[in-house]
Amino acid sequence: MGTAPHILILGGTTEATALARALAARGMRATLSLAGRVARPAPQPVPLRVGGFGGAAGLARHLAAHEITHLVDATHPFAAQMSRNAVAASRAVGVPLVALTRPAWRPGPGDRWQVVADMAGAAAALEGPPRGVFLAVGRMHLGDFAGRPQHRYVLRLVDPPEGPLPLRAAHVEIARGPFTEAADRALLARHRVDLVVSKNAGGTGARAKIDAARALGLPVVMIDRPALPERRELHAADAVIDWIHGTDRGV
Ligand code: 3Y8
Ligand code: NAP
Repeated sequence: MGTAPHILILGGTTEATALARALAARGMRATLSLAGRVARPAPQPVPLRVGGFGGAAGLARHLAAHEITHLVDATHPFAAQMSRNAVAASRAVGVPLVALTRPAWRPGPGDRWQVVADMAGAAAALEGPPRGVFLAVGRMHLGDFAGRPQHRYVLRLVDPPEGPLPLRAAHVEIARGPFTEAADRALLARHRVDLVVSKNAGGTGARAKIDAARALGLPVVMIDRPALPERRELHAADAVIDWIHGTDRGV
């Protein structure tokens, strides 16, 4: 007799929130987990737990202690450490794992992308004369661009920065996505941006700036995703729900 499912969703993305909503609508027990990166996380449709677990071992202990029956890694594609820990912890305690991911964006007609491998590659791509750069990579990697002080930066952060920024000239927008193309076009035009730097996040919540750049004919430095561990990947909440019904512990 399998116990009633208790799903732990590693969240922080639009897709994680959508999955939580779908599980709640079906009366299925789920908890959504966030790292605690932002001051006021958006309200979620299921109970929320916030903060690190303490590495893969901490996550393994959490899975056992809370009798989690299914682990869904719906974190952002750049949250590679969390994804590695999820694979290790799920294997250690025998809790089935699936990743809910969104395909990477691909350039289309009119896109002017320069694809780089990582943040350092993006900073390297910013050598040369001063430009208006929309640096929409969040707060945690601004230091990677301190070596490019010649540019006039426009930053978009979820929370106001606590201390001084590592960038000489920066205009800070405080905003939480999802964003719209029209608003991002206005933002790029208002601040005379002539280059956009973006992570290849995929999904819908972060792509407005890419569509806006295309509409304005602006180049984009597109940062490729980090390598992720081997795991089963699904791309839709319904597929995850079918997986939950089809997977009982111990089978
Ligand atoms: C804390 C939890 C939902 C989730 C919404 C998505 C879309 C809106 C767009 C830009 C790009 C960026 C950033 C971004 C977006 C969604 C999603 C997404 C990009 C929240 C949230 C948490 C975070 C963490 C935050 C990071 C930062 C990255 C801002 C909630 C709002 C740039 C990624 O200030 C900080 O410390 C911010 C840190 C990690 C990347 C970074 O390196 O700084 N997300 N974002 C999560 C946690 O604590 O575990 O409050 O909702 C969630 C969302 N942000 O439920 O609908 O699905 O990706 N988030 C990127 O993609 O490039 C903004 O400005 O155009
Ligand atoms: P990361 O570098 O992969 O993870 C670093 C550590 O943060 C993890 O080892 C874990 O700490 C903790 N952590 C990360 N995600 C967690 C979660 N959902 N629940 C509990 N602990 C978590 O992660 P990150 O890139 O900093 O991303 C942090 C969060 O922001 C994630 O929820 C992610 O989905 C969200 N997010 C990130 C980005 C991005 O661009 N990186 C964009 C949008 C949203 P312990 O080892 O102590 O367990």
